[in-house]
Amino acid sequence: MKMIFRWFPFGDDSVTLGQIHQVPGVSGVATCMPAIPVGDVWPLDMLEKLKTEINAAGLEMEVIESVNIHEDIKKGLPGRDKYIENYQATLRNLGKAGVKCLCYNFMPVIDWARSDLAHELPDGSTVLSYRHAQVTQMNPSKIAEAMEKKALGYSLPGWEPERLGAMGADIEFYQSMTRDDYWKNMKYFLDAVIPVAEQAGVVMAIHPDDPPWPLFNLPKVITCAENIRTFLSLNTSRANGLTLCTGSLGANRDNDIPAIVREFAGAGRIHFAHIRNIHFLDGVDFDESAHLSACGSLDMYEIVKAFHDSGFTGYVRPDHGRMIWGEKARPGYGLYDRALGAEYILGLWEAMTKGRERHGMR
Ligand code: DNO
Repeated sequence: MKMIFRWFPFGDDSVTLGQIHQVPGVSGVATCMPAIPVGDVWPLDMLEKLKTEINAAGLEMEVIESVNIHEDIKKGLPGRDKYIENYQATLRNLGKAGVKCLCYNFMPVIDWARSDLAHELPDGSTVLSYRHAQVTQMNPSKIAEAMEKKALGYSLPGWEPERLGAMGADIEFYQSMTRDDYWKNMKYFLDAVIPVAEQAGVVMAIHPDDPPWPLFNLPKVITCAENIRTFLSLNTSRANGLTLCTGSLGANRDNDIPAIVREFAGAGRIHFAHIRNIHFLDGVDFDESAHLSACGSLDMYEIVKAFHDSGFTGYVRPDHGRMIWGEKARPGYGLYDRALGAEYILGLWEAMTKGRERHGMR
């Protein structure tokens, strides 16, 4: 297991590489190039420059999160071939720049959704929260507006301003698309890019839908074990893999996260893990919480144990943290609580490794 931290380059992060380097056990960052419009090729010289900056801080740039997929690909429009060629070119450049794993998503129009980005918990910390009635009553541009107000001027991945204008029309487009057609568009994309990823030495790791249920009647597919099986069977290369996000999949109480980890990490198809906890409220509502099992509804010990038992060697990052100790940062992506999360996960991991080696514990 390699512990990494998400980091946004080009001055768009309150957290510095130097600070990340001081978090014990963190070897690298998952980063991105938000300035490149979705669908364009990521230039090799920019990637190399970014890598030099990250390496100079003593960290690795082996993971990219994300190269977003142009909506024409998800919609299956004739224009998709041009964007797929660009995606292939980006994959080749990522490989040349030493990137080993690409986290991406295939969610239509909206990447992730919350009703509040700074919901206050009784201890005074703030977290991202989800209230289903609020999310479904607002239209997506209202959600985007409300989120932007609480983003403290930082970009919100997946809610980039250039996407907002087309959102209404995009949502309308998908109303008549069947899930079968959506799966077909996904397979078309995978069959074109996975062989290129293999050659480039990059594994692709799709992020589950967040939350894992349909919103605005959009087709959602990476939501549960059965659909993940379907996804992995669309293209059986190891390079067609998963980002296992515990908080995204875990928002559906029917998803047994340790069992999902055992099945797919056991099959060598999980390449990246986003580990965070959530606290279930009524219905499907939830608050994000500190990582510690006692603070949320997911059992972090069982989840980390499932990775450990599967001999997981991929990347892990602490996912969204709370905002604590007066920190002002991009919601979910402050330094302090994510650093606490990383140390907690590393502590569980060390206890499991040494428990097995020294005491024969299983
Ligand atoms: C939100 C993130 C997502 C994730 C993308 C991957 O905090 O987990 O935006 O990076 O879905 O493409």
